[in-house]
Amino acid sequence: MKSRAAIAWEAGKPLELAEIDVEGPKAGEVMVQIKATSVCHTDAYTLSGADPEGNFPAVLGHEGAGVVQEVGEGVTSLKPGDHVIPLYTAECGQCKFCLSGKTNLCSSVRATQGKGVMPDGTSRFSKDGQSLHHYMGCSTFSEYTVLPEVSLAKVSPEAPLDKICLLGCGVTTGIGAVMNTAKVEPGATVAVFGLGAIGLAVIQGAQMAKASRIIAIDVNPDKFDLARQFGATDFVNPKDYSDPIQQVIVDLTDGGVDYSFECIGNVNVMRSALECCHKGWGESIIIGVAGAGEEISTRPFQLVTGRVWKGSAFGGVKGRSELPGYVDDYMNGKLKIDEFVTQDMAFEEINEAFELLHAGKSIRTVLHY
Ligand code: NAD
Ligand code: DAO
Ligand code: ZN
Repeated sequence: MKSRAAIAWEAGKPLELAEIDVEGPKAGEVMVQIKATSVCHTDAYTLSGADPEGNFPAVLGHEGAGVVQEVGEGVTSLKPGDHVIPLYTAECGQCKFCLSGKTNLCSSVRATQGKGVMPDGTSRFSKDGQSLHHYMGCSTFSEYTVLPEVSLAKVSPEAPLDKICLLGCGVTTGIGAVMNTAKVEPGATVAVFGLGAIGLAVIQGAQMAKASRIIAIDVNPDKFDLARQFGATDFVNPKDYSDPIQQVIVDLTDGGVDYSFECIGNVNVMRSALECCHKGWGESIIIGVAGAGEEISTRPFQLVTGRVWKGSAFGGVKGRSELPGYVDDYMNGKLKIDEFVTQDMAFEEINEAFELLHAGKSIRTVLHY
């Protein structure tokens, strides 16, 4: 099968738009025609070369939605025509992790996914005979892609694919971090560091959880309008203060917030996010992905005195069992997605979409095949 795709040949270089070859699905695999994909900060991070798991050349992209084209031998839960969202966090339902009831991290395809290949150790993508790596088990920057059956959530065929593609990462990650990881309760105070798609989704989740105060923090004040639309009540630009930002938040909130979320990937901000939490019970959730080799630090006394540090991957959401419900919530008007889409473009404009993200001029650009 020939497919339109964007190839990341090496770190730091723009993607090359090309026609690639995509092999059909093997046993337990599914070929999907991606209809829409967007660009997340994590794609930019991997393309920059900072990702220790970054394999090149590769077909990047992990936030997408499409239609099943063909299924391999033994695939029982999906058929051609089904509408699906690719999952970078699979759900096999059978591994130690899935059965633990304690995490959404599934080990079924983890080892090969990290190496950029399918579970049998090979790739389905090539260009002029040269093999290309898969990315995060999704590779949505190819119109036709192949995934393990356990890495696809079947969703309502009524839902617009060019909106629900954002549930493949950003929107779900933020809302899930509030609901599943922090379990924010009504009346709680919340601080959100970084107002990209992840931070805005955290704000939406905090509003859904009936938080009493939602403090939106970003060095780019252009982000505050949208944060207000999602339910933020207070707006802080760290550049406007000489005090450390954690002190500013502690002063604003009579001793600190109940929950904070780091949605940037900056280890210094992670420390601030922990230290702006209330003594005795405040919890800080790390969502941002820091550069390879970077470390977090704080004084242990911060933890001894009751602050808690946690992390969240894909919002703790089990994709195959829970994502269909997120899609239904969107269709029923309980979940906002349209507001995250700041630009719609043709797939061929993918490098411009990366530039907009870097320039802080987009929340999500949706690319249409
Ligand atoms: P984004 O680039 O769109 O948004 C980041 C925001 O942080 C921007 O608005 C920027 O102005 C702001 N910012 C930068 N430095 C700041 C500082 N020092 N203080 C305050 N604000 C600052 O990114 P995104 O797509 O929303 O992703 C955010 C992070 O979440 C990235 O690190 C991404 O890799 C990560 N991520 C994690 C998961 C997960 O499952 N844990 C999933 C998706 C993305
Ligand atoms: O199971 O060891 C593991 C890792 C699972 C991958 C979770 C990645 C979450 C953070 C990456 C951001 C994705 C956009
Ligand atoms: Zn599993």
